[in-house]
Amino acid sequence: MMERTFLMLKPDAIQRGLMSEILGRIEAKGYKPVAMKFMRLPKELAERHYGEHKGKPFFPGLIEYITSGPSLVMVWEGENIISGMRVLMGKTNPSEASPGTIRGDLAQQTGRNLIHGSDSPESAKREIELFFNDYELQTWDRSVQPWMIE
Ligand code: IDP
Ligand code: MG
Repeated sequence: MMERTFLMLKPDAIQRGLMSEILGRIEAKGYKPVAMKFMRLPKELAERHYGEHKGKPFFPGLIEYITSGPSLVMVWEGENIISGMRVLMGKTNPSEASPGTIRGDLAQQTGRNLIHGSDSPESAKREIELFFNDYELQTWDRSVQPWMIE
């Protein structure tokens, strides 16, 4: 099933100069970029994005981290991309994430795990709408698509 997901390279990924490393993995998989924006999340937007975690002990630290500098917020498209990106990202806790995954290869701690990806079609829809207007989403064809999707 062709899907869209919301992805964010968090401030640690930007600070550590890992944008090209991480984007390279997503591009090489064959997924298609639909929208990108480089922005420092306002506190209110960060709190809405992570609304499901409000009240948890790590919430204040999470908001501080995610608003501490610019992030790269994005929409990508691909076959089963929502679960596919969760696999590419690896487990939330990088010390449990498999080698070969973004978090498994490049991060050490849950509180500095580099990347966000929607966890379900409902979250993807909500998160995409929270960060992007319709006119910011590019609908375009990639000529190599038939070599990746039969
Ligand atoms: P996910 O990003 O893999 O979907 P969630 O459980 O939804 O993981 O948590 C959202 C984010 O909150 C994590 O990616 C991480 O940045 C942060 N987080 C979650 N649990 C902890 C924790 O125990 N300590 C510090 N940060 C946490
Ligand atoms: Mg989550």
